[in-house]
Amino acid sequence: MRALQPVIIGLLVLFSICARAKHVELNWNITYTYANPDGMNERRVIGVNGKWPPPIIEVDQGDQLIINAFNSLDEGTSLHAHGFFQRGTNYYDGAASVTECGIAPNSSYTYEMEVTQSGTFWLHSHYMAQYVDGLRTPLISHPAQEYYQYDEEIIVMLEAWYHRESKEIHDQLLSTSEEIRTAPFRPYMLVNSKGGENLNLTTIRFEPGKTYRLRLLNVSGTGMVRFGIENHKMDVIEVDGVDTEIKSVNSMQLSVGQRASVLVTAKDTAEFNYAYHADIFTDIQSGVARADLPFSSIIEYAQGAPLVNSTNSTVDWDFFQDVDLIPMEKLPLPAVHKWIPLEVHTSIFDDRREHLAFNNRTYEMPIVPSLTTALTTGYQAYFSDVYGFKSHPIILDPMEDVEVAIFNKDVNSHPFHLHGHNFFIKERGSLDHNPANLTQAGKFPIRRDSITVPPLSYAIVRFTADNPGIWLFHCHMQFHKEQGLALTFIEAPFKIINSTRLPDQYKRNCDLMGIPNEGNAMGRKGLDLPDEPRGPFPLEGF
Ligand SMILES: *[C@@H]1O[C@H](CO)[C@@H](O)[C@H](O)[C@H]1NC(C)=O
Ligand SMILES: *[C@@H]1O[C@H](CO)[C@@H](O)[C@H](O)[C@H]1NC(C)=O
Ligand SMILES: *[C@@H]1O[C@H](CO)[C@@H](O)[C@H](O)[C@H]1NC(C)=O
Ligand SMILES: *[C@@H]1O[C@H](CO)[C@@H](O)[C@H](O)[C@H]1NC(C)=O
Ligand SMILES: *[C@@H]1O[C@H](CO)[C@@H](O)[C@H](O)[C@H]1NC(C)=O
Ligand SMILES: *[C@@H]1O[C@H](CO)[C@@H](O)[C@H](O)[C@H]1NC(C)=O
Ligand SMILES: *[C@@H]1O[C@H](CO)[C@@H](O)[C@H](O)[C@H]1NC(C)=O
Ligand SMILES: *[C@@H]1O[C@H](CO)[C@@H](O)[C@H](O)[C@H]1NC(C)=O
Ligand SMILES: *[C@@H]1O[C@H](CO)[C@@H](O)[C@H](O)[C@H]1NC(C)=O
Ligand SMILES: [Cu+2]
Repeated sequence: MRALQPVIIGLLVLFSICARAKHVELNWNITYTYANPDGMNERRVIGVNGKWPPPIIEVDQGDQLIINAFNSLDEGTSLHAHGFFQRGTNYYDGAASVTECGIAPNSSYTYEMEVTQSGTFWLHSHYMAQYVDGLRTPLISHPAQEYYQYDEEIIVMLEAWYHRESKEIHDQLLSTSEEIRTAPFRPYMLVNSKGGENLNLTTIRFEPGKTYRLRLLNVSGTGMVRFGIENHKMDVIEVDGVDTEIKSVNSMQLSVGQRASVLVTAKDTAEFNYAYHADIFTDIQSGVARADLPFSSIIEYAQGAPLVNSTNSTVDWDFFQDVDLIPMEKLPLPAVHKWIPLEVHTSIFDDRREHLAFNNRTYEMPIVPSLTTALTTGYQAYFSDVYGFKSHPIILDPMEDVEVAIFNKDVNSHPFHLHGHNFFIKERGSLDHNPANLTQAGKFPIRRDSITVPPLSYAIVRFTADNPGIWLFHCHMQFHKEQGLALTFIEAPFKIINSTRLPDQYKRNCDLMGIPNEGNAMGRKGLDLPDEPRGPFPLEGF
């Protein structure tokens, strides 16, 4: 009888999840439209069903999320649920040229996602740097039972917004002319897709005495954001979909892709309003507009109440040390079977363009998506060469424990995102190994899917290869990804082959995009790619 108990409890849990589980089906016609979110510049943006911003998505853990996406753009597109593991549904991860061919113009793709996780996520295009044109939205998953109590939740989506289209920025940053490359341009802060001088648009309303869960998301294309409220403490309770023990801070930094939830207890009276700050660090590229761009708006308790905006801000901007966080669900740090050291460099390459690279190799998308290659090259799927030199493939064995050590030798900080997994953050330090800069996790390290690695520092993360699939690992500054700061984990290729049947719509879109439905990175048989382009290479050795 005693032995049965866990089974019964297990069934009850399963039952209660099933009882709530539902299908959430969305019809998304991805369209161009026009918007002027900061009142300073009307521009073409990418929205949904003729409207911008795209609607916020809220689901319950256990649901199935179905998005019928139709592409009305004049180029490919795709949708990636950032932070979702996509266990068994690698072909719905949305990474163009990695796990799909992209949705062809005038074509459709239905993403069917099992919502197994809870927390704060976001959905965005993963086709070139396209989401920077506005195709991104929060994706919130509610668990049956939250760890913490609060009265209300408020989504605070922070974003460095450009007055120009992503393609123009891409072409500028990848220009062979130094003058063009380094011409300054700046982003503008948007809070929930609104910005500018009319603070009414970005005011957050509090009622006295209530406790709020602010869900902070950084959905910028570049840069680091920091967020703080004058005279209010914030208690961190979640990062990247992982619930944490409370850590009190008075500011948060989020790099692109990162999310955090903080509990904020409102003041008891509506006597004052308070300024909040959401500043951008624009370290998009050395030499370009590096100054911090401050933005601030209002936490409003009562219309017209006097504003507390301390001359000497009460918000301190210390680096938010995520290694200190303790997850609620305590999982031990995996061991190390495979060690993957990665050096990060920026340099001018022999094509006279500025690229970024892991270990001197700058990423370029293969012609054939790596998932197609894994499924159509037989036993050769286990040879990294079939995926193409430039996609920087790294083969992982099933259930192998992997340590990735990222050494950022660049003068910019870079936010790295791993698809299909959370990683444990084991350690951070500076490249000079100054002990003053060393922080190490305790017994149960925090797990997240996106990590900031500041300039001239390193971070060590670990994960277990328990999710067969092709998973991109890349800098989430979208232009840095375009400049080559990405690589591909080919996780358990034989397990992918055994367990994956590509949906017909995958192949149909590849046909429409003119991409072969079989073969190696170049669409040919086996290891037939002697003429594949391997460069560019760095001009001066790093
Ligand atoms: C999507 O929107 C475009 C432009 O408004 C329209 O022409 C097209 O018929 C729509 N397609 C679908 C599937 O709704
Ligand atoms: C889009 O596809 C439909 C149906 O396949 C076709 O009738 C239409 O001409 C296409 N439109 C464009 C712009 O290609
Ligand atoms: C902001 O809102 C207040 C109250 O609703 C209104 O009096 C004021 O004119 C608004 N300001 C702007 C710039 O829209
Ligand atoms: C978002 O992340 C980018 C890049 O990591 C950073 O530069 C920017 O300041 C961040 N924005 C916010 C509001 O935290
Ligand atoms: C708060 O003060 C800063 C610095 O003077 C200023 O830039 C900002 O606009 C003020 N914020 C509000 C909401 O008035
Ligand atoms: C602000 O704080 C700094 C250092 O804490 C101090 O030097 C400065 O005098 C203060 N300024 C004001 C206006 O209080
Ligand atoms: C390491 O610590 C020293 C002294 O505290 C500091 O000056 C330096 O900026 C730190 N380096 C990094 C990369 O954080
Ligand atoms: C794949 O399936 C084959 C045939 O069923 C089996 O022999 C093989 O062990 C499987 N490989 C893996 C990695 O699961
Ligand atoms: C990068 O290239 C330089 C010289 O071209 C070489 O010395 C260095 O070891 C390379 N680094 C890596 C990580 O391969
Ligand atoms: Cu992503």
